[in-house]
Amino acid sequence: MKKQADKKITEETQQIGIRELYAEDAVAADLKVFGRRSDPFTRRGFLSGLGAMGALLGGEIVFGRYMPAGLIPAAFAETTEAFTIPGKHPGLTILNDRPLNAETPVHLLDDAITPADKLFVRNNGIPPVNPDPQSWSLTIDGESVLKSKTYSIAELKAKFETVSYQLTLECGGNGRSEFNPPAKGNQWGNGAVGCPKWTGVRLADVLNDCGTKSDAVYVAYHGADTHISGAPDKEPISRGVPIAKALQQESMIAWALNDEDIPLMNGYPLRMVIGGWPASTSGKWLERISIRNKVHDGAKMLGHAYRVPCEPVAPGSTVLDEDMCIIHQMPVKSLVTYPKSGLSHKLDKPLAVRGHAWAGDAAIDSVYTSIDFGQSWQQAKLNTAVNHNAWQRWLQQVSFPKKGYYELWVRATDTNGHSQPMVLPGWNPKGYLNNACHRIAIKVV
Ligand SMILES: Nc1nc2c(c(=O)[nH]1)N[C@H]1C(S)=C(S)[C@@H](COP(=O)(O)O)O[C@H]1N2
Ligand SMILES: [Mo]
Repeated sequence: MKKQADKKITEETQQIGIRELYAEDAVAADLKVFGRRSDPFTRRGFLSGLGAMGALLGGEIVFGRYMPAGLIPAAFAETTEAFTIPGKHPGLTILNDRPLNAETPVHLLDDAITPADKLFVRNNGIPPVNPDPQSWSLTIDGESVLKSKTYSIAELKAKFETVSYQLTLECGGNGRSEFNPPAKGNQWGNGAVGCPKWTGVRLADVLNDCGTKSDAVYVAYHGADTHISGAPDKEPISRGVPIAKALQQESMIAWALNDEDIPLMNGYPLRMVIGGWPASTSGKWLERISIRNKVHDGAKMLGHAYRVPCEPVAPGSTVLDEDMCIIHQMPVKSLVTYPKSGLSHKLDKPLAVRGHAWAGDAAIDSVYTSIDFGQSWQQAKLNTAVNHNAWQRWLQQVSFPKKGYYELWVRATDTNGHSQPMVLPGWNPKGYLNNACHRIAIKVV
């Protein structure tokens, strides 16, 4: 099955489906999937992996300790379909299942407000199993906090003003698969992005309630997810933003997505939401926020993670750590979300096409489309954003001169005058920030 073959396990086994992987050598597959060698007859020794598998299956694997190594859970094995993620649209493309990474095919991103089931999932570790919102707590600490405090979710709701914003989340690696030479990591197409409505409190209100010292530089998150290796002392990811971005009124601590609980895989019951910046700054399963007196040095802040060469480099170059800079806001980008690539359209009438455009902390100034490979461009209608850091809808009526194959290209320019490159932007070792023009195929008949 095509879908099955699309489903990939780990970064090392990007090209292989779960059943193919297990068919080859079940014990070796366990090693790849769970990151440690299993006893050939029992799964003893990697119970953390079982917890993760249970989370995917939607419940604990009760007799997991007896489960033979190399056995694919029947819930996955008995269906010829790729498995789906609880609460997620079955059309999502699963890039990796441990940790779980799934993107939204671009044509499923057509809604103005991304529905919960269509928001991509990017996990670096193993999510908490059955987190309890009643007993959940959030602690604010760090070198630069005046008074460290801990809040329950009920206290956050009672104490601070509730706000809602539509905020664009885009993984820094969105579009990575187009880079050449290829960059390691999840081979995202263009669907690691979404713009749902978030409800919660302002991060600034909570930070101000504790008080920040004048030397505060960075605001970092710590989540309840655990490291893929099972090591209890290792965090899968702990990132953050400079204090100024954290204090912006739209930066949030959220408990709801589109007026409902946040889906487990998107950070239930509490997460940070930082619009317009790499989504890796929006900590899921949020338990602790540290106000730091220096640039945060948590997991995936250093080395090549979420950093790009400070100066452009030739494709394939080796770049020293000291020449890498942390990604701040995401670059200007746009998508065609209707129609789906490959549509057959009748020549006799114009085609109504549409999509979204967004640009980090800037707004979109204009959107143009082309059906002649960039020879000429027509300006599209552009809606204003509902709030800062939300994407903007663009719409266009396209007429075709004759029957045949076309590509529709879209290109946005932001209010700082930056526009999208038509081909790939600056190569970087980890394949971040690909904002090349999105293109779809249209057959006119
Ligand atoms: N605790 C925690 N927060 C996290 C992550 C994670 O693995 N653990 N992944 C980050 C990354 S890299 C991205 S792109 C976004 C993805 O958010 P989503 O899964 O809700 O789409 O969450 C970020 N926050
Ligand atoms: Mo990400």
